[in-house]
Order: sequence, then structure tokens, then C-alpha cells
Amino acid sequence: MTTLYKASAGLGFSVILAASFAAAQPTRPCCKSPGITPSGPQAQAPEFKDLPSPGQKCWIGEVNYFIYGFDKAPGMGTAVLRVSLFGKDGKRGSDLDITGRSDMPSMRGAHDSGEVPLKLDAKGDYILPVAVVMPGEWEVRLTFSRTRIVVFRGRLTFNV
Ligand SMILES: [Cu+2]
Repeated sequence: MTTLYKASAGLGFSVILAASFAAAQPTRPCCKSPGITPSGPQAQAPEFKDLPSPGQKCWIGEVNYFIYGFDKAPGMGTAVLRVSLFGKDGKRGSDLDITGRSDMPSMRGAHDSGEVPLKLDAKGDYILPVAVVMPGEWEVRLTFSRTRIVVFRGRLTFNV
């Protein structure tokens, strides 16, 4: 009986403590939470690292690397970008989410594809079809994330 009384009294105390603690915290918008990349007009433009050439290892920190390439030399029409993800041990990985955004840097916004998620194919490669509608320099910005937290941003360019 005594034990039960203490337990319930303790519980009551911690509920009050939790309530006063919550009240003391200033209310913050959810996007200011640590680790979450802000989005919307107040967000700073994120930096995209220039990637090495197709076929080269691109390291994401020290844990993963990826290799990208096109199925064939990009021309007018749909260019298929292929990204192969690996762990540092060289084993294939598929535990990151990748989005791609294509455009022409010389006329930014004119052909903006928006953020498009890359899809895993049967081989375990991430695939992004890029609609090339004009000759000139094209850019693809790749964003890699793990459980919605961005871990890497890189950009590649190619000429048509
Ligand atoms: Cu154009």
C-alpha cells in the first residue's frame, strides 16, 4: 500500500514537472528542428558540390560512395542517368534516397524539372530520366538523404 502510494505520488509529480517544462519551452516552427533541412522561402540556397567525371567514385562522407553515368552519350530526347551506390566496403547499397533536378544553367528555370526521386531498377541502380529539349549545357543536381536528412548534394553537367 505504501509502495503504491509512493508510485502514484511520484507519477503525479513527474506529470506536473513535464507540464511545467513544456510550458517553459518557447514554441518553435517544426522546420527549425535540428537535423531537418529548412524549406520554403526562408531557406538558404543549399550548396551543390561539383562532382567528378562519370565513372569516378564520388564519396559521401566516409561511409558511402557512388558512381554515375549515362546509358549512352546524352543527346536530344531522354538521357538516362544511372547512379550506383556503394558502401565503403564496395558492396552495393540502396539505403539512401536520391532526388535529381535538371535544368540549363544558362537559362535557369526555363527547363527546371523540379525535384524528381530516382527510382531503383532491377539491377539496384538509381535511375533518373532527364528530358533534354535543347542543345547546350545541362545540369543535374543530386540530393542524397537518409531518413529525410540530407547527407550530400552534388551537381554534374553535360553538353548536348
Ligand atoms: Cu534551354
